[in-house]
Amino acid sequence: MSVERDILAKNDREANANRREFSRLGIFALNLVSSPGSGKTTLLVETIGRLGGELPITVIEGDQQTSNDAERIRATGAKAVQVNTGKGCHLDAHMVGHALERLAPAADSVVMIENVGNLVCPSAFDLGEAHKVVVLSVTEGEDKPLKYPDMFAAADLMILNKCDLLPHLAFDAALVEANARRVNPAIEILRLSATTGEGMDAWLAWIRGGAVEARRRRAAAAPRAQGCACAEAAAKA
Ligand SMILES: Nc1nc2c(ncn2[C@@H]2O[C@H](COP(=O)(O)OP(=O)(O)O)[C@@H](O)[C@H]2O)c(=O)[nH]1
Ligand SMILES: [Mg+2]
Repeated sequence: MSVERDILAKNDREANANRREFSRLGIFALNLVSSPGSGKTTLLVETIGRLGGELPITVIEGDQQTSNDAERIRATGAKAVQVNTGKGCHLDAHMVGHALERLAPAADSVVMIENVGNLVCPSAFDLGEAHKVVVLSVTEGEDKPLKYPDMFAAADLMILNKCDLLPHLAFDAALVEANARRVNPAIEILRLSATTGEGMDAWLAWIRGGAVEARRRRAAAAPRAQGCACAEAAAKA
């Protein structure tokens, strides 16, 4: 237990360093978590296609093996850095810190981190993101928020993806939402289909809102920083 505590404490320190860097640059950073195949990469590709023109988006891709997802992102023209975790089942803040050095995201941009497909381990690791976004698809069953409560408790937003398939399934979307709220009463929920685009506008608006807020905070911090420099110069004179 104490080894686990040490690992998480070290991760939290590195996550705070990532968060400071995001905040210094006015970057809105999201950590997308889900089981494999829920549609994270598809959602990212479609999001970049719709939003990339107005808002620079870069991506950190986490997978145990292959660069397949980073290549899918690069095909959109967006910059992506692949991190292979080997036997590791999640990204940690140290890996993301290194990936950020290679990614070199622009100020006032959006950084999307696609975590390793796994509904358990990524919940414990803060990467310095503004929000964890859990993507659950309608083929996974209504009980998943109850079976994997840590993930749904850690997320601020749940995306219910593949809603285009609802007419073909015995899946109760209201029940999965109620289960998510039992675990996390404050969780926001958006229903969408990454492949048909239905419901995407609300997701794009949610991202825009976060990006505007991240920029506003950076702009609000800037005059204070200048003030400090002026005060130092005056003190030296
Ligand atoms: N019907 C449907 N299929 C989807 C949707 N989003 C993703 N998929 C499919 O689900 C599979 C896994 O998607 P992927 O983006 O690789 O999932 P990831 O492992 O979470 O990154 C692919 O075959 C996608 O085409 C959706 O909204 N509707
Ligand atoms: Mg993927």
